[in-house]
Amino acid sequence: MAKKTYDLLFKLLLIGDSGVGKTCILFRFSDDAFNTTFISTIGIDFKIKTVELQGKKIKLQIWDTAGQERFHTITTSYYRGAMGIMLVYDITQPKTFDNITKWLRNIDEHANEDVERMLLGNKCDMEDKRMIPKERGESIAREHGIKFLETSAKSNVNVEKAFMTLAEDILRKTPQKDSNPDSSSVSVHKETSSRKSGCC
Ligand SMILES: Nc1nc2c(ncn2[C@@H]2O[C@H](COP(=O)(O)OP(=O)(O)OP(=O)(O)O)[C@@H](O)[C@H]2O)c(=O)[nH]1
Ligand SMILES: *[C@@H]1O[C@H](CO)[C@@H](O)[C@H](O)[C@H]1NC(C)=O
Ligand SMILES: [Mg+2]
Repeated sequence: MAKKTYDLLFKLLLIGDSGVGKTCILFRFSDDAFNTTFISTIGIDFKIKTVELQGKKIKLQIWDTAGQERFHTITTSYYRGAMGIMLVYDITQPKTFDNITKWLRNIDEHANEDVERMLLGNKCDMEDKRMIPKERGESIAREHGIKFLETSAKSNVNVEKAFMTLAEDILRKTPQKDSNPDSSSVSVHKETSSRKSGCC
């Protein structure tokens, strides 16, 4: 019998204003690389990375959305399938931090109620250009009861930790196999088939 290469599938989503570094964070996590050229995401894209947590192989399917307003309709259509959402702002661009409340509202409107959320203040390598103190990120995260990290895709700070933490939080509330006698083989989370509407 063919063996599954993973035990669980987690669908994650990256959201936030254009230019905050969503694609770079994902590229750092998936390929351990960084590119300074800004190629704004068109619509939606995804990458896959399998990680191991508590002895379980977890396939992370990570959707990278375009931050530009003109893609709002297509990107929000992906919220529903997400089990975890990373909200990203740029610590050097106050507008992107102000807009976090807007992105949180989008989650309320379009995502599942039990979705795990996490806030990232990206580009923390640019200390000289910092406009948003770390405390402001911590404070808004606390207000909304979500976790917070400052990251740098460029210097590889907290990127792996962010995804692993989000995955752990999802795993914690995932019913385990033995507690559900009906699922004999592999417990795959609510599979939806929405891959076809990708961009390229
Ligand atoms: N210094 C620094 N620059 C970064 C970092 N992350 C991303 N950048 C730069 O910021 C720009 C935008 O990064 P992207 O990852 O393409 O931004 P995005 O959020 O995906 O933007 P959209 O796809 O338009 O929504 C690029 O020029 C990156 O090189 C970081 O951690 N530090
Ligand atoms: C913040 O959100 C508004 C409304 O969607 C958008 O027009 C604006 O461009 C966003 N700000 C940044 C810095 O992207
Ligand atoms: Mg992008």
